[in-house]
Amino acid sequence: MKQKTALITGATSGIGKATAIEFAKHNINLVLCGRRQERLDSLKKQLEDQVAVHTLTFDVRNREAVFKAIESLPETFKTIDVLINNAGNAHGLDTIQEGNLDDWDAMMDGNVKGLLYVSKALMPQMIERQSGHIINIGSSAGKEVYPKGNVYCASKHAVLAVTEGMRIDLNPYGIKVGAVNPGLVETEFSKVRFKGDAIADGVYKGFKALQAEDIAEIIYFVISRPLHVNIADLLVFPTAQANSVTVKKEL
Ligand code: NDP
Ligand code: 8X3
Repeated sequence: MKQKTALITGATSGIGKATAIEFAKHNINLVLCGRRQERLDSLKKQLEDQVAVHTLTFDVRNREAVFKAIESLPETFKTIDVLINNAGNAHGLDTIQEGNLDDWDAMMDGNVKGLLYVSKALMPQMIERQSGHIINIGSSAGKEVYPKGNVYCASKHAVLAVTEGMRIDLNPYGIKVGAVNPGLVETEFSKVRFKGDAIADGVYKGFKALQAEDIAEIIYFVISRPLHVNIADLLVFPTAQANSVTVKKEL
């Protein structure tokens, strides 16, 4: 069987990085994307004795940069079988009336529009080949809204709406589209959300949060189903978490 190639956005950290490592174990060639070039370089170095790896450095919010980066792919990496739209973050945790406009822009432009730009650049080739698999990393925050989550939750609700829309519109072409929606995963997510503030350290204390590797294994499971099976929507919590606000903590 032909070796597959996956393009993963947000591969410099957390879920994206763990997914790259998991895919490499399963002999999937990789196009790794992110803004932090040095992290991409070191991950490439780590994985390139297992699979072929190419890196693309761009900000998903920059429309021109997205298309330029994808057009620049060398011939051997041009055919993308699997797209993992993972890049994204929360910025801030504030009531709507206290929300910061730059935080709102970062979330809507990155989590929603960035995902759209990358998909727009890659869908034509999948349509032409009548095959491909797109996984959008949503969140439990895309299924419920929690206090002060307002705009982040809105961005992840939008990811789920876009996922459903993509699945409908790409249905005639045999392209699989689905969302993987985690609850609390211990990554750099909270450091980014709280801008490095010490409050971030407390988020995963007192319970066993999901680890990036847990989500990576689930993503591999999703992409390794037989051709006729498409996991459309998957919600996963740590055992200690029942919903966005109910977490059994032992402090
Ligand atoms: P991390 O902060 O560890 O990783 C985020 C990744 O996204 C980094 O690789 C970062 O790369 C990339 N990224 C962020 N903004 C941009 C941008 N504008 N352009 C390009 N790349 C960008 O967090 P996670 O691994 O936890 O987050 C990954 C995804 O999972 C996100 O979509 C998040 O919303 C989602 N998620 C996370 C959960 C959690 O609890 N951690 C739960 C549910 C969903 P770089 O900075 O190098 O550009
Ligand atoms: C990340 C999970 O609960 O911090 O999407 O929003 S949460």
